[in-house]
Amino acid sequence: MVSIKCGWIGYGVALLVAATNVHAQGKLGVSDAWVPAAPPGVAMMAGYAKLKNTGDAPVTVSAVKSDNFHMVSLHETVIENDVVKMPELQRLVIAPGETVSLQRGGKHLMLMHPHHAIAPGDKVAVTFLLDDGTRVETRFDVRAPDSEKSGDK
Ligand SMILES: [Cu+2]
Repeated sequence: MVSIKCGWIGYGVALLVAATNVHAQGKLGVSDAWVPAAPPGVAMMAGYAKLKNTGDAPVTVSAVKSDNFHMVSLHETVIENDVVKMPELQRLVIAPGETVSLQRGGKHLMLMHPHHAIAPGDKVAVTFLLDDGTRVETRFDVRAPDSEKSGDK
């Protein structure tokens, strides 16, 4: 079923608009986004957040970027024979209504090689790139590493 909502514009354009409206769409909401501050000189930091798909189609995160770091990747934490490994996730699919937590000991962002010193109170820019071309721009708060225990929801 195609419903044409834009009858007042040209017929061709209306059809085009209606056709793109037909598809269900995923929508990524990012909350509780923070980065534990690292000691000076440490070239790797983790990023934690809640990623919620508030749309009605799956969301696929295909890349993550930051203006504050040379490289960002999505990692998973896996323990194999008592050795902690962090394989890179090439993509992260979030079902409609689902929330994926990026957290210590689980999936997380790995922020590598900051362009400048990053301290508690700073904010770092993180952009999630979805496979449909959407860019979700967010800010992560840099906080003391132990702030998770006190008041982090
Ligand atoms: Cu990692």
